[in-house]
Amino acid sequence: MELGYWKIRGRAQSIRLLLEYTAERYSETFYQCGPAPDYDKSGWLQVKESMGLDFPNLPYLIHDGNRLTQTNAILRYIGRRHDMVGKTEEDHMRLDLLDNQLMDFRNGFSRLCYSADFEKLRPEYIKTALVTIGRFSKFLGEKDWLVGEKPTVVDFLFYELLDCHRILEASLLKTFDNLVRYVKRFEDLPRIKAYMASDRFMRAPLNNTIATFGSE
Ligand SMILES: N[C@@H](CCC(=O)N[C@@H](CS)C(=O)NCC(=O)O)C(=O)O
Repeated sequence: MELGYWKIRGRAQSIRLLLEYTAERYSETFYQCGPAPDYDKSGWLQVKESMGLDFPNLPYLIHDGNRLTQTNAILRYIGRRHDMVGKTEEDHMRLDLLDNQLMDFRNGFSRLCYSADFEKLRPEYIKTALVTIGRFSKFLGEKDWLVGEKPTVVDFLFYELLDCHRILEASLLKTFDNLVRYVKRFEDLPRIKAYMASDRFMRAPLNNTIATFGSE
């Protein structure tokens, strides 16, 4: 499989974690966004329209003649190969609900990070995020994983967002004991642990050079 994305964690990090967890063989194509003031994206823009993608975007995944974009579609594609997309109608409802909910959560986080008014917006964002994370904490309850008995694709989105929010404001996670345990449980998965200890793992930056927060 070939995964294409900016050389940042961003939306691709959940996909990288899933590829590692499922032990898929993959390679990465990294695109670079240049420094201020131009934030040159030509490395990507030069190839964007000629890659055979129906809806050209980053991240993309190319495998066996399949060319996919959209983070959630890519996660589902990999997840289906490893029985990580639920079994029952109840599971599917929860997965659909969660990946959309997590997309809203990610979009809000990105809007904050990329805003020139980051410092002004931060306090209000933290308050809202506390409510959002509280809802996820309640949804998880005493379960080990969001849906079913073992990790599914939504756990990879959720873990990454929790880690990003812990970096933004440590108290956001510490407030919720079950989420602190959840993050530890995820990081203790043997393949995840090995990946995080390897030189393949990207700890930073979270965001592109143009962002106010997380670009270092
Ligand atoms: N809904 C899409 C959003 C993708 C997106 O916004 N990609 C950004 C980086 S996070 C980008 O730079 N895309 C390249 C482009 O628009 O040409 C997804 O989840 O994959």
